[in-house]
Amino acid sequence: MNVKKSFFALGILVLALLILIQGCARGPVKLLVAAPFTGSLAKDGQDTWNGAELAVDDWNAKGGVNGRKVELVKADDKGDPDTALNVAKQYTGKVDAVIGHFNSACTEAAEEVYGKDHVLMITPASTKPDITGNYLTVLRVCGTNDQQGASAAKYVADHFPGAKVAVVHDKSSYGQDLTSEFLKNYEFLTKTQAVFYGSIDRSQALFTDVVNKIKALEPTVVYFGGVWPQGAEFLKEMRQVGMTATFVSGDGCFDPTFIKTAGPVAEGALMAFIPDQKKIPTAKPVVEAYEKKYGELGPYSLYAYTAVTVALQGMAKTGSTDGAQVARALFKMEVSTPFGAMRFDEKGDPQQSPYVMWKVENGKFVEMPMKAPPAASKEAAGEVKSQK
Ligand code: ABU
Repeated sequence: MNVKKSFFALGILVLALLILIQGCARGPVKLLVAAPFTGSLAKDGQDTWNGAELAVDDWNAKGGVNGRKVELVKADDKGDPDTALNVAKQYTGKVDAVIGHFNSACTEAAEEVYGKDHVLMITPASTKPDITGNYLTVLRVCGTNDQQGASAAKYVADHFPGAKVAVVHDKSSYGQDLTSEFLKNYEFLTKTQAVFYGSIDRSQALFTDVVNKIKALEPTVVYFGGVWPQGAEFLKEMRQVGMTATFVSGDGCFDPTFIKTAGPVAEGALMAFIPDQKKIPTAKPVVEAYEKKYGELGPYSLYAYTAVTVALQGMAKTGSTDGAQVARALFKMEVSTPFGAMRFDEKGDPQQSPYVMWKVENGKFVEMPMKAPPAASKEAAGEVKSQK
């Protein structure tokens, strides 16, 4: 090795050492995982934590980010917006980014605090559309209610022609928004109105009054906007009073615990969610590692993994943990995630989030084939044939 090369190698070594020393001096990069770790959605909080932890382990195994180890901090928002706001006030400025919250109402309550302080906040699961677009540093890695509401409305319009549809939500901002997206699309597609639009009181254990009110209208489809603990209870009560209407819902009810809680009456229930995550080639190694370490993959576990890796890729790209700087970079770059390459739109949402319908069959969620689009594409297919 000549002298020039030796000096170059020494320079690189010194630089690496300096980065390491500087990194150690600055301590670990801290990511706050803010989710419901207690209460009825504690399972979803744990799924979120597990996904985030796995991503952090993967990054730390490769040396962390910018020469610093990555550390998770846990904050329980209990799925309650007031608690989420307190969590935000407690942690803003004390962590380098926030992975959360899970519930849309919690993200809504907390985002102003983080947003004004330019703390990077990436929600893995809050699907209410208007959560993003308010603050530069608030991003989302999952889909949105307008997308899943439209997808469910199309499925019901296609597969239940002439249905009498009742729509009920849980009064949460997620549930209200999801049902209004469903209804808007359903009414547009079918030119018919729902026979019922109302809500349950999710602080109650039973929903007897609402169930009886809906039963009297004899709907053939009930679309529910809410999360699985109440969704499962609502479905059980529907069946107890003899209602046979098909139960349809969204991501908040797409969880194996919905099936466990509802029991045999879960059979036939439909939920809009993304296509099978386990079949995504880029997700395979993460899914395998997850299942080995934690067991069954939760619906939002991979999204939590994604939120962490997105935050860290932004930090690696900028060499910084400054929220505004990292967010600006994320809006421009392509990030690598278990879902494949991801880019963000101008609001901070992933550019693509497809939804499909899942049905409970033999105690498991089974992905439904979408009905072939009618007339237009058949004609198009005919045109292609006739050109041959
Ligand atoms: N999207 C699943 C969690 C429910 C919510 O967004 O509030």
